[in-house]
Amino acid sequence: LSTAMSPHASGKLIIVSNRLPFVLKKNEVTLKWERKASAGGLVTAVAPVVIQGNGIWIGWAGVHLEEGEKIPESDPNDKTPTAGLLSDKVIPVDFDPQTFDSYYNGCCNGTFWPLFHSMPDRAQFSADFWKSYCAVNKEFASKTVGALENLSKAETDSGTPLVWLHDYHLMLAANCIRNVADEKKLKFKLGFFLHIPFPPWDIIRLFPWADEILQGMLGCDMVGFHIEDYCLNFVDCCQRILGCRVDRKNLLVEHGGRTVRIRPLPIGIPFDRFVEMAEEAPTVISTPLKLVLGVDRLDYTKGLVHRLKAFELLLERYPQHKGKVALMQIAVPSRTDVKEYQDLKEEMDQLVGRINGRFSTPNWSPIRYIYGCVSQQDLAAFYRDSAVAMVTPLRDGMNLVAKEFVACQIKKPPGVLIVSPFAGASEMMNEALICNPYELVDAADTLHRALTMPEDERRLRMNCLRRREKVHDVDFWMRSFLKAMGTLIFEDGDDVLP
Ligand code: GDG
Repeated sequence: LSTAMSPHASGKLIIVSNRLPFVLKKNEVTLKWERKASAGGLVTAVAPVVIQGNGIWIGWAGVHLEEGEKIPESDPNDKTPTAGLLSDKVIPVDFDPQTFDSYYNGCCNGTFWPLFHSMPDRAQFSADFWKSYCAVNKEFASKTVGALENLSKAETDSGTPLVWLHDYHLMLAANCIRNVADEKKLKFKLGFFLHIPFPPWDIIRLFPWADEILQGMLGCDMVGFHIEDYCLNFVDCCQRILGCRVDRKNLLVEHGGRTVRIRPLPIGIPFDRFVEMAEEAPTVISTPLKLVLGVDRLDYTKGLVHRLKAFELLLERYPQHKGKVALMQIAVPSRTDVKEYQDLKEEMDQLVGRINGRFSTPNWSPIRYIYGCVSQQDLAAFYRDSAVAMVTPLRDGMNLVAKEFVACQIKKPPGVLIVSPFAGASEMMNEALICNPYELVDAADTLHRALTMPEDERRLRMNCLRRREKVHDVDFWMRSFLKAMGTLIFEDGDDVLP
C-alpha cells in the first residue's frame, strides 16, 4: 500500500472511545469552554479520516458538562489534526461524577488495567464497579445507536456505516449496540480494537463476569489486537469460558449465529512526523555523558522500579561507566487519584534518592529524574540524543516509545534499543536487544552490552528497525483496520477487499 494515497472508509465512520480526541478547559477570562488537543498518534491517524469522511466521534470530554453546555467549535488558529472536527460531529457522553469515578478509576483502572496486564494481585473485584461499568457502556451504546439512527438515507446509501470501538473501557458496548440496532433494523459494521494485552484464560477467568466481557466483544464483526498472542488468548477464552466453536488457525469465533473475525493489527506511530521533529528539535541537554533514556507514564506495568535497580546494578558490576553514563528517566504523572499510583510515585522518589545518594560525586549524578511531561519537541530531542533507550515494561500491549525512539535516531552512528519481551513491540522489533526486566543481572549486562556495542552493529540493527517502522506506521495500521473491516476506499474510489 502506498503511503501517498490517503484512505477513507466507504461508509460513515463512527469512532467511540472513552475520551474524545481533545479535552475541554474553561477559559478563565471568558468562562467559556475551549478545546485542548490531545497529541497522541492515534488521534493523528484517526482524526483526518473521520474529518474527511464527515464522520462522528463519541466520547467523554474530560470534564462534566452542566445541563445545556455544548462542545465548542475549534479555535480558528487551531492547527492540530482535530481542528476540522465540527462540534455537530462530536457526541459527548457524560455521567454523574460518582458513576463515572466507579467506572473509570474503579473498574477500568482498578480492575481491568492490572488484570489484563496479568497482575491479578493488584486488581480489585467489586460488584459496584462492575455495575457502573455496565451502566456507562450502555450509555455509550445508546449514544452510538442514536448516531446511527440520525444518519440520513443518503449517508447510509453511500456505504454501510462503520462503528469502531476502542479499548478496555468499552468491552460491553458492542453487544449492547448490536441488540438495540438489530431490533431497529439498522445497517452497520462493528469493529473493536484493544490497546492493551488480552491475557490468558487462567487470568481472565478470575474476573467474576468474564463471560459477559467476552460476549460483549463478540457483538463485533471483527476484533483487533496488537499481536497474535493476544488473539489466541481471546480465542482460547471464547472456547473455554463460553464454549464457542473456534478456528485457531484462521482466528474465527462462532457466536450467536455469527462468525467473528479476530485479527492481529499492530499499531504504529506517525514515523515521518517524528523524523521531522528530530531534525528540527534543538538540543535539550548538551553533555558529554552517554544517556540511557526511559520514557513512561508513571505506571506499575512499565517496570520503572526494576529499571532503576538494573541501572544501579550496572554501576556496581561495571564501575567503568561511573561518571560517563546517566539514566534520564521521564515519568509522566498518570492516574494520580488511584492509590497504587501514589505509592509508586513514593517508591520512585525514594529509589532515585537512594541510588543518587549512593553513587553521586560532586560532578556527576547517575540518575536524572523528571516527574512531569516534556513537550513533543523536547521528547524528540531526547530520543535523538540518547545512546540507549530502555523500554522494559513488565507487560505492555504494544509500547509506542520504542517506535518513537527508533524514528528519532537520525544521528550517525545511532544508539541502541533495549526492549522487554513482555511488550507487544518486541514481537516485531527483532533487532532490538531483548531483556527480561525481572532478571536484574541480565538487564544490567544487556545495558552494558548496549553501551559498548560496536558502531557497525548499532547501525545494522537501527537501520532494520527504522525501515520496518517507517512502512508499518500509524496510517498503515489505520488502513489495515479499515481493510480488515472491508471498508477501505482510496482517494480514486477503488475499493480494496480484505
Ligand atoms: C496504551 C498501551 C499501546 C510519554 N511521555 C511524554 C509523552 N509520552 C507519550 C509517548 C507515547 C505515549 O505517551 C505513551 O505510549 P505507550 O504506548 O508507551 O503507552 P500507553 O499510554 O500505556 O498506551 C500501549 C498504546 O496504548 C497504543 O495502542 O502501545 O501498550 O498501554 O506516544 O510519546 N509525550 C509528551 N511528553 C512526555 O513527557 N509530549
